[in-house]
Amino acid sequence: MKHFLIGAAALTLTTAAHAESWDMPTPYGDTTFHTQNIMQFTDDVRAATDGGLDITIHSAGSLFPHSEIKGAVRNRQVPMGEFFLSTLSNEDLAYGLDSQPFVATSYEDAAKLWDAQRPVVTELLAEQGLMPLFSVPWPPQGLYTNGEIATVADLNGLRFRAYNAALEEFAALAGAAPVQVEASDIPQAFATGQVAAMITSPSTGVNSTAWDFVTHYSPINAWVPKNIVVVNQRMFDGLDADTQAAVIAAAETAQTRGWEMSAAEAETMTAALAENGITVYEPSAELVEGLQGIGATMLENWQTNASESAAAILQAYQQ
Ligand code: PCA
Repeated sequence: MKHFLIGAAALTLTTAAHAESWDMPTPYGDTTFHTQNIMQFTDDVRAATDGGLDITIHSAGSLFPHSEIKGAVRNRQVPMGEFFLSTLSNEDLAYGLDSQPFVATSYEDAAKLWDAQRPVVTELLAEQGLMPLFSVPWPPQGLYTNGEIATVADLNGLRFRAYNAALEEFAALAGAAPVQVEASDIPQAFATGQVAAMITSPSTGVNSTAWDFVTHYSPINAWVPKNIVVVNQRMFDGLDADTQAAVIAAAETAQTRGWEMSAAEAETMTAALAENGITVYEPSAELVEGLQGIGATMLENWQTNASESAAAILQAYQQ
């Protein structure tokens, strides 16, 4: 009997001290501000739970390739993960409105769009047993090429790096040839001639040392796409109430901090491109007009194919 009691007491102690270890796959490298923001998030969770929830980040697609991260969280292979939100637009166009050209081009509009998008995205993800924790935008997207681009016609025939269906459509409408390439493969894709131009943030330009393979950058600021961090609802529900509250609080802080980091990077990383020898130029009126024409065509296509909930986002955003 004595033996039994000691055993039971020891068991209680171990249960109380039991630390949960979670793995978290992310698509982008450690120098990316999104990854750094997530590192801070996991530090905050560790501190708030006295080490009770220890999240290990597996960055740059090292645990799951980007395209498999959402499914891995859904299937509970991992409890939590990050991905580029608009890659889900093949499931529902509601996920992709932030990647439609010239719908939301400033941080203010991007925040308004996320307010309109969040309830719909939350509901869609809930159908798959997923819960959004926070979403952070990349800096406004700019154009990287060799030589200056004066009009859309200058993009004709260029092999163009794409990261989602919207950018593929954009490149095709510009007469370019889209090629899907993950962010971590950008330097290799340029070095081997797989691609010759791209649209992405100044952050990704700097993280992939764009000055090694292009000469010019134009901040066309055509859209402000977001990453999202999601958790598997059942795994989240399995945490005790205090740990759940710590995760939610750290997620809110991470979202605020991430938007601030992004806005700061829009300036500092554009400056870094110039410091490293890239010619940064304002797009000509003619180029902007041409790109806006492509955007208008894309939005028409989007509206034709939008689900009811996707259309409701646009409506709420435009009000
Ligand atoms: N960087 C990511 C997504 C958008 C961005 O700015 C990329 O280029 O893949």
